[in-house]
Amino acid sequence: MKTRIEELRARFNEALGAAADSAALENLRVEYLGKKGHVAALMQGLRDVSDKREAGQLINSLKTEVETAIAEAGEALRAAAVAARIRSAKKYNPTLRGAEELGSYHPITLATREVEEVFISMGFTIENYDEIVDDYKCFEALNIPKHHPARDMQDTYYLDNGQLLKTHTSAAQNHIMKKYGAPLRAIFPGRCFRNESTDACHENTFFQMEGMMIDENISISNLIYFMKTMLSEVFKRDVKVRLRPGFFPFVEPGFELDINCEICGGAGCPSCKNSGWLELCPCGMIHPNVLSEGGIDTEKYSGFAFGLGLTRLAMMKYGVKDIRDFNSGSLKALSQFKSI
Ligand code: FA5
Repeated sequence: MKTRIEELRARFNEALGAAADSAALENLRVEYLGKKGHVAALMQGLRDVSDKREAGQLINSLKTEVETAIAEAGEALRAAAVAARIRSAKKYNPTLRGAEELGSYHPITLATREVEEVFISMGFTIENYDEIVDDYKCFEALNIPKHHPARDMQDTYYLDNGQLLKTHTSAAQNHIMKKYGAPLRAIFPGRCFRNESTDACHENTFFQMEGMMIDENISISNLIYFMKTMLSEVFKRDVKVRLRPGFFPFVEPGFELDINCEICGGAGCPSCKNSGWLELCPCGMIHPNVLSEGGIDTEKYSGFAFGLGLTRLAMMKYGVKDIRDFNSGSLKALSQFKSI
């Protein structure tokens, strides 16, 4: 009996060393500790042994050894599996908390910078101007006297003191003319406000970028050259535009520059109010009344101005179907600009 127990112990240890997974361990457990296993067979064999007490102790200690060894080997296998899972899992680094959720520039910021770069390369300076202005700056200095019907197109939000949230970046024209005089090349981006109902291409708060060039002998061909250069540099691909007459009291002649809708390719969709075109950048030759009001000698100087719809430009450049997404604060919409 003693010899048989020793043989079984040796066989068990060998088999345990080879057991690579929990299934192999379970087979071993059944083989040794199961109802018909080696330990049960040894117990049955006790009948024929003279020193039952000693043989019983030897069988029991083999049984305990086998149970303990199988349990320890199972624990070691589980620990190895957990360690492997941790090794292959994404590492968590507490010092980098939130790093995967880094913010990104707002698409309006990205578009603004691109347009700025183009105009800086053409000798323009970038100017900043207030969002709260007075009636004179926003309308009167721009040849829009009180009760002029053109005011109907630009209703806004008024403060108790009579000041207002500027409806267009043209509100800075007079200030910049007085500040620098002629000759002058400047762009001035800014937030604009209009009291109007919103839809896929209209917001009550949006961005424009005004541009002004005043010098001797400035003509419509200068205006068209700068508009074309700006659009081809910003879009970096051919975009279809059209120039048509437009009325603004502060320019003469005035134009509407429309862009073929980049969302539907011109077929018509909600983003372009089903027209296939989107008003993007009205422009024109600065009206002499506006130049004089800004202290510019109209005998010597002429100039052009434009009012680029920056938010609409970002819509067309990045394929944003609804202008309201820009102010939504929705990370789902805005985080898509991380890679740009
Ligand atoms: C103006 O604001 C003139 N000041 C532009 C100008 C400047 C003309 C200099 C001539 C010389 P308008 O209201 O059309 O014009 O607005 C200019 C552009 O701003 C529009 O073509 C459009 O792209 C954008 N825009 C106007 N209203 C909204 C709005 N509610 N939501 C989003 N973009 C708008």
